[in-house]
Amino acid sequence: MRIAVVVAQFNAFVTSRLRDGALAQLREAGVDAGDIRVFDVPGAFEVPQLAKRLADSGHYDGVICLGCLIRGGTPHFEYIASATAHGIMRAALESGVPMSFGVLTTNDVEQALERAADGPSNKGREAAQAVLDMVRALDGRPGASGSAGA
Ligand code: DLZ
Repeated sequence: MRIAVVVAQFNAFVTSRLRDGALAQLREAGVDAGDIRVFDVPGAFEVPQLAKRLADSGHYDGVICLGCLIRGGTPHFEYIASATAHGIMRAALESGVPMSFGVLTTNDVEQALERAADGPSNKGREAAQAVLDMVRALDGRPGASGSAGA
């Protein structure tokens, strides 16, 4: 299983922890390190475009999308969050390649750091597991969490 990880560099002090969580989850699930590639983009807004390009390349079975949006004093947050979420969903639907939404949208830095902390609730880990589950679900293989793999 070949997996791409797209990581927004805005708020890198948070997204680097999401990336580490995602990589740990993939390793623990048995994905070979050689089958994982990490790609950086400037901010969350740019994540969907690269995710789509990678999906269309045919080299990847799934794309994990990671970013961190922290609410500021202007409506910028809403625009970027909405564009990113819709963009990732659209890229996944158009390409047929599973993608996960590991983009934090928090009110402050504290909330972001909580969700990127080491451990099972790290949102990068959750995003990685979601892609693994979707790859299996779409392949019709058993083992996906939930009922889709039954
Ligand atoms: C401009 C901007 C702002 C204000 N906040 C964030 C953020 O919290 N998280 C994030 O990932 N990116 C942010 N950006 C950058 C945009 O995502 C994008 O990179 C720029 O608008 C350039 O297109």
